[in-house]
Amino acid sequence: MQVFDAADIRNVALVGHSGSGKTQLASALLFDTGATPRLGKVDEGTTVTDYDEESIARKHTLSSSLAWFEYHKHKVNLIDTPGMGNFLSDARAALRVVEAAVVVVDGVAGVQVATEQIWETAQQLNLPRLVVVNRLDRERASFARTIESLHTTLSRSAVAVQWPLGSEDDFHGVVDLVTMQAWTFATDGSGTATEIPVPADVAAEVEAARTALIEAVAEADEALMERFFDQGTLTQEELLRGLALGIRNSHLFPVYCMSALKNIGGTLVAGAIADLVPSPVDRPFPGVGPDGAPITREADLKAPLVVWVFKTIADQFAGRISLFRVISGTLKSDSTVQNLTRQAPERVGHLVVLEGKTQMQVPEVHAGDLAAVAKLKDTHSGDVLGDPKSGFTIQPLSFPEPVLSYAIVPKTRGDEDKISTSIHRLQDEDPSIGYTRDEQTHDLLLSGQGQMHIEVTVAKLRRRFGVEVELKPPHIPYRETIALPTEAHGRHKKQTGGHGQFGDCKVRVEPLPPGSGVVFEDDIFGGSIPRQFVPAVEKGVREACGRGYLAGYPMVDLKVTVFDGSYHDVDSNEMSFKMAGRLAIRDAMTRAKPTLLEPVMTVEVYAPSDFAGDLMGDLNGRRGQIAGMDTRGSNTVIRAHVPMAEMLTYEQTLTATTGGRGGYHMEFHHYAEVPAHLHGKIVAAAQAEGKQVHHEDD
Ligand SMILES: Nc1nc2c(ncn2[C@@H]2O[C@H](COP(=O)(O)OP(=O)(O)OP(=O)(O)O)[C@@H](O)[C@H]2O)c(=O)[nH]1
Ligand SMILES: [Mg+2]
Repeated sequence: MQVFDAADIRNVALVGHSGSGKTQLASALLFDTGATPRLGKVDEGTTVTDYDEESIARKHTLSSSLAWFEYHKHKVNLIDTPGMGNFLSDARAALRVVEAAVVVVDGVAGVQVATEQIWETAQQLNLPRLVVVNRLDRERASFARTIESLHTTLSRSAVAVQWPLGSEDDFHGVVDLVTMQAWTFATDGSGTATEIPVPADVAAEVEAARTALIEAVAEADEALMERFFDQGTLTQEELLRGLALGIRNSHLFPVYCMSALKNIGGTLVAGAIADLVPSPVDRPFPGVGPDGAPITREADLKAPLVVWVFKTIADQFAGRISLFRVISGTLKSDSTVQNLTRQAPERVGHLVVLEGKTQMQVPEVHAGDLAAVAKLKDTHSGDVLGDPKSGFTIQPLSFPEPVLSYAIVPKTRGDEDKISTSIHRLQDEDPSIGYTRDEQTHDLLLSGQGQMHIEVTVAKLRRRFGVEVELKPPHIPYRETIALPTEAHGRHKKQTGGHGQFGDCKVRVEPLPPGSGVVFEDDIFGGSIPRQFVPAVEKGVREACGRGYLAGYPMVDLKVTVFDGSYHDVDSNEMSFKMAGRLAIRDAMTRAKPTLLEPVMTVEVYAPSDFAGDLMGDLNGRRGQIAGMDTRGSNTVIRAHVPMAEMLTYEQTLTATTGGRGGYHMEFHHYAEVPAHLHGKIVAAAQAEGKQVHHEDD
């Protein structure tokens, strides 16, 4: 297997909304360039990049995967990424190791919500972007309308560089607006293209599209603008040069036509990636210098080694597989390098390049290339390996906080240890999974980005590690707080026989603004409680707050000030003051008007405008408050604040209402008081879970 140098490498990530056809496009590109002998199909479970059993079963990419092809003498590394909202963090990570994004857009639906979100990330990284309008063979597909949708939702600088021949079922070829060559593609899926003259019936629209392209290219560069004014047009050579420059500077986003399923347009897209995407040499890698200032590093294979692990796969057989990019220097097989993030040496075994799950060994990997290695001992996603003298580190990967928790129960007794080791292995692959134990109910809580994320995690546990768990209804992280300030007294006294116990404290309890947590203050003067016992009071207070009062949920946003108390020379000890602290809180709660808080999410719903009315009605029914509404092309975006408890079944409703054409995204926003009429239900559920609950008459 040949080793490539940076100038001959192109790294791209396929990104875009779920179902736009990224995986199918990867499959077409790999087949058209000879990397694979047949055209794999998502619907048959035969693509290179959806190799994981779970992805095949669901027909969705759930985790980024890597493949490569060689075209026009360049090695193209492709990262196929998930488009589903619950899994977007992987796509975001992928964008950090490539020189360009290939943004795939459905020619029927136009730009959809995940595409907008991921475009935003690419924008922040100032990443070059090629846009592929896919599924043009579908009924109601329209290239012109999709270009409009690109303009209104993503950027005015998206510009067609191709024009389709035929539409919907009759889509059969494309015109290259730069060279003015027209191609028809074989109908047998072989991807074979035949050059034809530009058909007369499209000549006018092609001419108009070419003029728009020339103007866009001229506008993106001053020198070309002058040429354009002088000549009234640009030569083909100028057009090509200007286009390449505009792409590199992220001033222009060329748009291509495709049917990945029928394999129409594949070689042209492959050619565009190989020819127009900047190489690692053209885009020094951004990082952080020793003084914390942003710096970049050239893809120089002779420079000190810097390797960045951007993704980990938890393989049931091979163990941990780390996907990395060599930023600078050369990484050799069978070597020892330093993990600079964890300050520990790491033994590197066989280096491999990946074609989906297929591994091919390479002796070394040069700066600018993407590859993988199995069985690193203690290296995780986001770690930097290499030469300690390199003076270069990389901003850590960021993963979203979990938004939803479910309690899980092992189907087989005694499987708990296995569950936790297996989940820890999955966390390696997907750091956005959370795993904790509820201190009160002792439930094991699995948390993630949404119901789908949790279900996929549970399915992976079963398939990969043979661990069967049952999901209990989701767990809403309610909190408790108080509405009124009060003073309270806690006295713990046992003085029967022998050594007694005595602790006594008085506290002031008052509400604090949201987000304050529990604040404890010591306001004891004159030694009414000896110094050494104050921490014990605090411990008792915090324990009591942690256990809640109304429904056993932790109390937040209150301040507890201990201001008085008394002690006994012999019988006072830490234990007694801790008890006194607890009792003081319980006493306070009888007057402080405790209330329940629930998490409220910011929800963004995105669907064709026809459904806006129904969707708003539904959100209102979920106690939602509509915060805003926007129209983007033929879609409406609704923003609302909705209690998490009401969103648990949203995925199904949205799919049913919109026939699968809507999408949504939510994240935690704030805690708000639970309406009184819902208290009873929450308290009863908490009791059923085994939490300690105080009744009104306590
Ligand atoms: N008609 C038609 N169907 C396509 C085309 N490309 C993909 N599909 C189908 O669309 C569905 C989704 O394709 P995928 O490639 O899995 O989409 P994706 O973008 O990878 O989706 P996620 O992995 O969920 O992000 C599959 O059923 C494909 O067969 C196309 O060009 N034409
Ligand atoms: Mg996919």
